[in-house]
Amino acid sequence: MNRWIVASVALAALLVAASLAACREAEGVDFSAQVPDGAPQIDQHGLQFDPTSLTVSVGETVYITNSESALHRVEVDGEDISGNMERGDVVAYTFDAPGEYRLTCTYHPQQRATVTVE
Ligand SMILES: [Cu+2]
Repeated sequence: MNRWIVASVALAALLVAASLAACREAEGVDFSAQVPDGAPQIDQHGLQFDPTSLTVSVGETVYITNSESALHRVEVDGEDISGNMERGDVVAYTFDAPGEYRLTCTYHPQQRATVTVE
């Protein structure tokens, strides 16, 4: 093999590895978290977040749930953190830095919430 072919094969392998990693990341989400009593929680029903605004402390974990049959896919500041969430799924997400974070859903543009971390 000449160098160009070797480079092309290496690049293709890298791309495959990168896309596999992306898949695994989404599939690797743990949907089975239990919501501790009193923990901050955002549910999804009626194609909306509930509540639509929440304030937590730095380092606190927010439990995002889906109590309806519609699929949701939650993004924090545009980054997919959940993959597809089915009814009953729970995703735990920890906010490590202060700020105001925008929660959206890939599938429902009207679905928005704000988490303030202080
Ligand atoms: Cu949604």
